[in-house]
Amino acid sequence: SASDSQIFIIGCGVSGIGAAQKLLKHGFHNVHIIEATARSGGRIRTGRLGDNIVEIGANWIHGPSKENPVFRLACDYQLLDKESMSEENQTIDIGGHPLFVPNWFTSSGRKLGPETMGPVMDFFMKLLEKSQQFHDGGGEPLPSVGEFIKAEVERLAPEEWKEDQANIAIIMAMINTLLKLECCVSGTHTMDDVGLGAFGMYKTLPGLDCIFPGGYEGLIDHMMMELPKDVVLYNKPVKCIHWNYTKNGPKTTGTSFPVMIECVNGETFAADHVIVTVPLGYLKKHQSTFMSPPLPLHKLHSIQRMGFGTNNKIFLEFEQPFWDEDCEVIYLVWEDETHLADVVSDVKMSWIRKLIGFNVLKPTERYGHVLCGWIAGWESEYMETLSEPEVLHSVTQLLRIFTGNPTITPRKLLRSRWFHDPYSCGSYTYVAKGCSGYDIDNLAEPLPLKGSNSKSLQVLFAGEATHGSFFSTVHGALLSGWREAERLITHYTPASGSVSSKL
Ligand code: 6YU
Repeated sequence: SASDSQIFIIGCGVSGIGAAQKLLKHGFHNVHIIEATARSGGRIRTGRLGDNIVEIGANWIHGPSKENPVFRLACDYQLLDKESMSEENQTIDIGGHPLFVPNWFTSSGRKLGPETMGPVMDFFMKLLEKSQQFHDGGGEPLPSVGEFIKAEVERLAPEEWKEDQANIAIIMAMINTLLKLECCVSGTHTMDDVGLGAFGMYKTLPGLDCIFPGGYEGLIDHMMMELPKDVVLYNKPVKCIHWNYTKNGPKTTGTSFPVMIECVNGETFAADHVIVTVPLGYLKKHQSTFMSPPLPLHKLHSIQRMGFGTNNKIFLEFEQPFWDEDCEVIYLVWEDETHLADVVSDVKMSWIRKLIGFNVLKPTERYGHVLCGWIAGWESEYMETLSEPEVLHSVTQLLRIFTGNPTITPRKLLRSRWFHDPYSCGSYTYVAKGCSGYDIDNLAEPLPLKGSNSKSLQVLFAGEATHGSFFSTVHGALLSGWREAERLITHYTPASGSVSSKL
């Protein structure tokens, strides 16, 4: 029966916690989460830079409005400030690209004015919107978003800036910064890897993106408080999930368990159902050893085809700001990048060129003068291999060039290293060139497949990567955990409609 079945959830990120919460609420009591590390939260991770709270992982609630379950939870737990919860904030629809007040600095130490940057940003936003329109229609003119944007820029820019030929070089360089920024948004090495046909699959919700003033991890802490203390088994990386397994000892009821979970430390756990929530990057890296028997080929191929890249942050603290008081985001423009290319030619020498700029952490009264830099791709993965002083040196040189101020010196630095995190292996999912919604369906499909004679729903799959329209987000992850919990709940609900008395 449902309440007796042994359920293990692999991974204590928001999707795993969400799944556990729903199952326990529904009356399942043999529910455990096995987590590789010593903490809950996974890619939600709040850290410290001096006295300041900084987000190493997820930053915003994307689209904070009633339909967003993360927003609803955050409101229930009273984790947001008044403004974020206001009706007005919830109705603002920015289509996923918040309109921060920008400052633009160039590699010759110039600051660009709104008359140059405004039209360039509008032009680029229109191209992004266009890129989203091929979803489901088929017949996309080019395989990737990067190739499409580059072709459109070549086609449309001469006409758009016919009257402004003198500035065309700097305009192209600005567009190049925006293209690199999209690599951060999508979490990819290059926009040439992001599929054009599927770009519109990602859905945005209304609401002006907001933060957790006390840290994103507050959400995790509150969700954890609703779970019994001993639900999570920490510091137990799972090595292999043996499904269709026949050697587990007899259960008290007389039947045996179909799944055996083997941990790196040799411990084993017998289960009726396992919900796997490990990141797609982890599955890619360990695909040949993580499941036994191995995953069915179509599932394996989708894991290989789907995109999972790196987006990292570099936090810097300053004595004094070098940006305008109202500035919310700083963009860096390399004046020599007049030919659109979102990858650097020599990663070791020029990785820093991939750093597109910084968010200014607000309010200043809370943070002082702290910037959050963004860098994606292989350049970002290379940055992870450098020591903190090496990164600080490169960033300091960069800022001196772009501000024209040879004395600027950040006083503290903190950077994320998501690619080298052994249990993330990158940042988040994107739909790669050649992928479609079917690949996400394949990722989410439970094992064994329908039609097999063995016990059903042995292994289920949740996590950010398995959500068809909100992949790469916290709300997508949470919804995927709930979805797999529901799948089990439905499985144990008699078809007649009345819920088993044991529940
Ligand atoms: C969001 C945002 N945000 C920035 C950065 C990152 C991410 N996201 P988890 O990994 O959390 O949990 C798995 C657990 O499994 C973990 O604890 C592991 O330790 C454990 N595990 C692994 N292997 C194991 C093993 N073998 N045994 C046992 N345990 C094991 N999302 O909503 N707002 O601002 C950002 C951002 C730097 C890294 C983000 C953001 C993504 C979320 O963090 C992420 O989806 C969820 O936390 C994942 O939860 P989970 O439970 O699935 O996995 C137009 C268009 C384009 C399309 N894309 C645009 C979207 C923009 C997305 N932007 C994100 C941006 C930022 C800045």
